[in-house]
Amino acid sequence: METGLPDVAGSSLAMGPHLLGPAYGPAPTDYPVGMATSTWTVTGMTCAHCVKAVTEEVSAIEGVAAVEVDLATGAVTVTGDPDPSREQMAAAVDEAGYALV
Ligand SMILES: [Cu+2]
Repeated sequence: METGLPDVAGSSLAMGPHLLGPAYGPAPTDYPVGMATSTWTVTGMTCAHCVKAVTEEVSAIEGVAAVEVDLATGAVTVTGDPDPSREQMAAAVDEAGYALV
């Protein structure tokens, strides 16, 4: 699939992951004012693949800049501007195949 994005591997962009996208950015304290962090609980995750699926779906929500998933507790910490709504979170988590508490 042609995405229009540059080929990251081998390019100078590979040296600066923070420039590439919002999904795995710096710690929340590095975000400008306006970013908000909220923590949700997701049930059903059992392994790193589950974490990846949830992270990807939640990252795709408009405005979301960072997603951190704690597999042990099911805690999903989302940083965004704006914060995603419960409806957005529930839809994304459901899309990944899990349930939002
Ligand atoms: Cu899994």
